[in-house]
Amino acid sequence: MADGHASAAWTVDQALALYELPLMELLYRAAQTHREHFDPNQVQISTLCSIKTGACPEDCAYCPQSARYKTGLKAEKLMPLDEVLSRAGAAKAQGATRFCMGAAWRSPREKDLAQVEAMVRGVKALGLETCCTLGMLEPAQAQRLKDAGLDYYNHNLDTSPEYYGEIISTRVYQERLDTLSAVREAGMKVCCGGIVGMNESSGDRVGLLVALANLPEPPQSVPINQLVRVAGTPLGEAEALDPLDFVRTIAVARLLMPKAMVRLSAGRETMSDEMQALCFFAGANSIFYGDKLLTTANPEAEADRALFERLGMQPMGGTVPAGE
Ligand code: SAM
Ligand code: DTB
Ligand code: SF4
Repeated sequence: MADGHASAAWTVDQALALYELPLMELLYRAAQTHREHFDPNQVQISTLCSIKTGACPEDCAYCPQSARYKTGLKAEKLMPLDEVLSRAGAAKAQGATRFCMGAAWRSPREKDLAQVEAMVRGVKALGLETCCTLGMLEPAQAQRLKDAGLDYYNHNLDTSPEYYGEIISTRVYQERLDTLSAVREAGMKVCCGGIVGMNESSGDRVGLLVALANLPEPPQSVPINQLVRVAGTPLGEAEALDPLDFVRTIAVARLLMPKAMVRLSAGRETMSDEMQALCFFAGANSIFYGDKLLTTANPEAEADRALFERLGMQPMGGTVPAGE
C-alpha cells in the first residue's frame, strides 16, 4: 500500500515515482500531508553538543571524526559533566527545547555509559528533552539510558542498504537495525535518518527513505543531512548535490513518514534562505540550532532568528529570545 499509513510497506519503485514527479506536484502533495499532521509554521529546535570528539575507530567515509582520516580535527576526551550542563543551560536560554549529546564512539564502554547517564539526568533536570547519539547499543545499555531519562536516541541508517557498503566497512546495516530495535524496545523515541550528497543515485536516496519508513515503526524523528564535505575524508570532494534534489528528498520523506518530525539537519550552512524555505514547505519541521553541529559549522543563532522572522515561522514549544 502506498497511502502513507504507518504500517504500509513502501516499495522503492513507488517512492521513486514520487521523487520523480514534476516538482510543483511533489511539493504540493508533501505540503498537504505536512498540514494534515502539523502546524506548517512551527519548527522544533534542538541544540547539538559533541561530548566526545574525534579519534573514532570506525571508517564512515563522510565523517571528520574517524581516526583514519587526516582532517586536522583535535580529538577530545569525554566532556566533564559541569561543562555539558552549562552548555545545556545556554542552549535552553537560546530557545532550544532539546539537547542532543553526540559521542564519536563505535559503542559506549561501561565507564562512559555511567557518565552519560549522569549527563542525561542533569540535562533533563534543566527541563530540556534529551537525546544522545553514542554509536551501537546493546539492549541493556538502551534500558539504562531510558531509566536515566533519555527521550530520544539518534542512530542513522545513513544510506540505502545497497549503497551502505561503499560508505562504511566497520559495521553492517543489520547492526544498525539491531541498535534501533534495542532503542525501541527500551521505550525511547527513535531519531533515525541519513545523509544525501555522497555520490549516491536517486534510487539510493529513495532506498534510504523506504528503509526508514518500513522499520517496524517509522522513526519519530528523521534527520536528513546534506553531506558536509570535509577535506581529508574520502567524501571530501564528493560532487555537489542539486539543491532541488535535496528538496525532493525532504518531500518524499514527508510523504512516506507523514507523522515524523523531518529534520533539516547538517548542511544548512551552505543553503540559502530560499532553499531552506522550500525544505520547510516540502515538510521539514525541525532543525539544529546554534552555531555548531558536532564539529562543523551551523548557521549562527542570530541568522536563524532572522530566517524565522523572514518566513513568519515560530519555534515549537518554546520562544526564541530576541537578538541583542
Ligand atoms: N558515532 C555515533 C554514530 O555514528 O552513530 C554518533 C555520532 S555520528 C557523528 C552521527 C551522525 O552524524 C552520523 O550517523 C551521520 O549521519 C552524521 N554525520 C557525520 N558526519 C557528517 C557529515 N560530514 N555530513 C553530514 N552528516 C554527518
Ligand atoms: C544527525 O543526523 N546529524 C547530526 C546529529 N544526527 C548527531 C550530526 C551532524 C554532524 C555533521 C558533521 C559534524 O559536525 O561533525
Ligand atoms: Fe565514528 Fe560516528 Fe563518525 Fe562513524 S559517524 S566515524 S561511528 S563518529
